[in-house]
Formats: sequence, C-alpha cells, structure tokens
Amino acid sequence: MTDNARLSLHVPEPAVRPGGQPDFSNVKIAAAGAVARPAVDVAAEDIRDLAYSIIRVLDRNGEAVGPWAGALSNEELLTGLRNMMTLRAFDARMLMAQRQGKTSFYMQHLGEEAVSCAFRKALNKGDMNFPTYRQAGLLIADGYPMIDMMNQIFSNESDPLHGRQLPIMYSSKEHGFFTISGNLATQYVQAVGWAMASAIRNDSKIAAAWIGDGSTAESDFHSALVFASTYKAPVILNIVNNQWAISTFQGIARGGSGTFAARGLGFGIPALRVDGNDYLAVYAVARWAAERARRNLGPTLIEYVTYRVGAHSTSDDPSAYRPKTESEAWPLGDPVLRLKKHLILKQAWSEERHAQAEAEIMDEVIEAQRQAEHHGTLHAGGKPSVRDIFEGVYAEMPPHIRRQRQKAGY
Ligand SMILES: Cc1ncc(C[n+]2csc(CCOP(=O)(O)OP(=O)(O)O)c2C)c(N)n1
Ligand SMILES: [Mg+2]
Repeated sequence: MTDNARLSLHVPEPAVRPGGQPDFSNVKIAAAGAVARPAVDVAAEDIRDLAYSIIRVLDRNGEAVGPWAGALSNEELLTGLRNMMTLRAFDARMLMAQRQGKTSFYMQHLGEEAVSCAFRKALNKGDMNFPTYRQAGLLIADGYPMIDMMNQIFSNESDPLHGRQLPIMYSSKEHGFFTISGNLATQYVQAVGWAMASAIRNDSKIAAAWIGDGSTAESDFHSALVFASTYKAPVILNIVNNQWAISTFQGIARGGSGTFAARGLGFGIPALRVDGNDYLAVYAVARWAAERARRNLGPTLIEYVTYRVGAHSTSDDPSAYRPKTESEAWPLGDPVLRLKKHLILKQAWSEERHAQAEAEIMDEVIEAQRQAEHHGTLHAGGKPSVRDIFEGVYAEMPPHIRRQRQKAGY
C-alpha cells in the first residue's frame, strides 16, 4: 500500500490584485531583432522555439531591427499610424456616446490597435476575416466608412444591419469582415470551414480566424485546430492574448501550456508569438502566415502578445480585479507611440505633425458622428422598421415567423 496524497485542485491566480504592485516579470521578452525569420515552407517542429519567444522589430529607441524588419515603406507606415490613431479616436468618441445614452453598449481597443490595423494589410480583397468584437481596426484599415459603423452602433434608420445585431457587431462581406458572432470561438470553426471551402473550390482566397486568450478554452478552438491541421486549410489562426478575459487572467485559459502559441505545436501547426504592440512585427508575421496559406502550405497559428488597457466593455470596471496602474507597467509599451517614435527617428514624422494629425482625425470622427446622429441614436430619431426583423434571416420564412409578421402588421 502506498500513502495517498491529499488531493487538491490547482487554481492559477494572477500575480497581483487591486492595491498590489503590478508585476510582469513572468512575461519573458526577447530583444527586438533576436528571433529568426524562417522560410515559409518550414516544418512546425523546426520552429518550436518561435512559439515560446516574441518576434519584435521595433527596439526601445524606435529603430526597426532584425530579419523581420524592412517590409513596409514610410508611406505605408504613415497610413498605418493614421489608421491606429483613427481607431483610438473612434473609440474615445463612441465610449462617450455610450455614456451619453446614445448607444447601449461599446467595446474599445485601447492598447491593441496594432493587431487588427497591421493584420488587415496582409490580406487581399476577397479574403475573409472571422473577427471578434475587438478587431474593428480591420474595417478602419480597409477604408470602411466610419459613419456606417456608427449607424450600426446607434441602431438608427441607416444601420446597415437594420438593428438586427448588437451594437459593434459589424458585418461587411465587401470588406472581408464576416458578421461578428457574440458566441466566442465559433469564429475558429467558421474560418477553418470557409478556408476549406475555398480550397475545395480551388480558389485563391484565404481566411483569418480570431480569438482572445480566454476563449481558447472553448472546445471550438480545439475542433478547429484538428480540421485546420488535418486538411492543411488555408487559414491564419490568430490568438489575441491581451492578458485578460473580462476579469479572468490569461493563466486560467492557458493552463499548463507555456504559451497560447504552443497549443499549435501539438497539432503540427507552425506557431509564432509576436509583439502585438509593434505594428511592423505584426504586419511582417501576418504576411508570412498569409504567404504560407496562399502557397497552399496550410495553417499558421499566431499569438499576439498585448495588453487590454481599457475596461472589457462599457459594462465592466477593471479596478475591481487588477491594479489601476497595471497598464502603465506593461512592458511592450503603446503601439501608437512606438510607431510614432519610429517615424520621427526616420525623419518621416514630427511631434507637430502628430499633434496636427490627432486634431484632424478627431474632427473627421466628430463629423462622421454628427452625420450618423442625424439618422438617429438609441433613444432619438429614426429607427429601422419593425419589418426588418423579418427580412434577410431565412431564405424561406417558416410558417410561425410568417404568422408573427402578420400579427405585427407587416
Ligand atoms: C461562448 C461564449 N462564452 C462566454 C461568453 C461571454 N464572454 C464575453 S467576452 C468574454 C471574455 C473573452 O475574453 P478573451 O477571449 O480573452 O477576449 P477579449 O475580450 O480579451 O478580447 C466572455 C467570457 C461569450 N460571449 N461566448
Ligand atoms: Mg483577452
């Protein structure tokens, strides 16, 4: 007979709680330029280390260094900076609009702007994103009109989705932005299925799946990886690790795995970790993965290491579960300030031009908001017709819905 241990569950705990000193000593950060850039047809097992390191291009001085640097011109970087600044200004105005009761709900991207803005650049027209609620940068960077986003947020008479979706759950086939599903992780199975369909048709279009750190605990995440790896689907599997899932810290969903990227290795999927606050690194890695998919080399898993600076949503108060100063201690800095510093160093930008651009962008956002509000907000002005509830959902309307429609008088 052996002595049995007293059993107990291991429940991971964040390093600090409100009132404590923020501590990110657990986040091991590689020096910018230190991680190799393998050929796109590399085998997953030959780049295992890339799932545990962090690919970075911008160093502390704002210089772009190493094998992942040099992929973008100054002009492209200036556009990238403008996109991120636009997303930030858009967020600030919509957060305020929610506080003013013009919409019931909003979710911002503060600190995570580089992920979606830089990623969009790696895709072509016709490729399809399956995004969550924290990738509006995909739309902004693709030139989707802000007024249409606002009309959707206000659920007004010009809402492109006619009030049938929650605020911020945008949809645009033309801009490669699949209708956002509130049920997290469904994006993964849908994206892999879409990519498989593209390959079955011998098409050239690729898909991108999006998920947050917390949502990787959903079984859909794992099912999607089985199909993606078995059939070598042309898909980019994105995990945005912003350290938090509402009030749950990333350690809960990560479990015993060293990193989220490392989850890909068990499936034989090449997996990379990238500095999510580094516009240049995000773009370089996304393009690498897109090239693999386009060359029919199969899926790539990318973990973006970033930090959710703001609240989860307008219904959340992070001071209840993390130190107030935690975002200031985040070691990877701010994506807008880092790209700005880089462009100033290259003499392609200046403090004055930045301040001027900030003012111009805010004017554009305010003007779009003025026009959107003209079409109505949550409690004022034009609304979608009740008839719209019944349209565009079923190819053939079931009898019970038809009866409801008749009862409603439409
Ligand atoms: C399947 C499912 N379970 C639970 C929720 C409720 N929920 C909404 S957001 C969220 C946290 C998600 O965190 P994460 O995946 O890290 O994404 P983040 O919000 O940090 O971008 C949860 C649990 C949901 N929307 N869908
Ligand atoms: Mg998260």
